[in-house]
Amino acid sequence: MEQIAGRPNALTDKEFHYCPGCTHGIVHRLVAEVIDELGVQEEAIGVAPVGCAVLAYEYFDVDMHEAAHGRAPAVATGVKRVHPDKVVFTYQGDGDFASIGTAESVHAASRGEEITAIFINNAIYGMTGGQMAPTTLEGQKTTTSPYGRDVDHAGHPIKMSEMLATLEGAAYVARVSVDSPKNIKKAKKAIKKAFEVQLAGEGFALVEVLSTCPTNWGLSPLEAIDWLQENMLPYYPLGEIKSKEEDK
Ligand SMILES: Cc1ncc(C[n+]2csc(CCOP(=O)(O)OP(=O)(O)O)c2C)c(N)n1
Ligand code: SF4
Repeated sequence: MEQIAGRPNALTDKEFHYCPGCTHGIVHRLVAEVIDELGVQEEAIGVAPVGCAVLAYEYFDVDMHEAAHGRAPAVATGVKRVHPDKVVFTYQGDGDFASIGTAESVHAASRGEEITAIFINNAIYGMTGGQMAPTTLEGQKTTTSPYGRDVDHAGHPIKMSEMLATLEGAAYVARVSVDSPKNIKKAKKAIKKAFEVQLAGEGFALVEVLSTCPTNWGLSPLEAIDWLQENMLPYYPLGEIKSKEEDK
């Protein structure tokens, strides 16, 4: 019988350690499917973050490099400059990409490094127990904002995609979500484009993925999807924010 669905080649057989309902696993799968479809498994080099996806190097069946917290874009820069023929990507949470690693993210985008960044925005620090992240929404309760994020005190949640899209070196920036089958399909399309932009040597490519953290949001997996739809989608609009193709 013809097999029409299966595990992507670019994923190992290792079972994910993620909590039930966590969408990190969906995004891993999408990245792996794109690597398969582009036929770049041998050329791909991923850079794993610190955060819940710290073990990404065990899941992607490609060459992987671990980076210190937030430093993935700097590590990816070095890897890509030494191996310009390789397909280099980072996989990072919002604490990693938008907090401790802000400088690395901004400057890699500004320099137009030909790397692909996959940025998981779950509005919280997952691994360390649910502290406030730069992406935490106004009023959102976390362990370090038990009364809800007060923007007068903690500032407003950062829209990384809009901010990085202003930089000349950023060739492709999109925000997607994995809250529904329709949006998962769109997310895959954007991830594929972000890899194609790198293959075409156009510059820095970023895909921000709105994601769930049921454990630290204190919700069931289904409630977490509802929460994402009701609270994150209005503040973080989906779509391509920058695409050089459209400028032509
Ligand atoms: C230099 C350094 N500072 C702090 C930490 C602690 N730490 C580990 S993961 C993490 C936050 C991870 O959150 P995020 O990047 O949003 O990823 P998630 O776990 O939500 O996927 C922090 C602060 C660390 N490992 N190294
Ligand atoms: S703590 Fe949150 S982000 Fe981490 S694996 Fe669990 S649900 Fe996913």
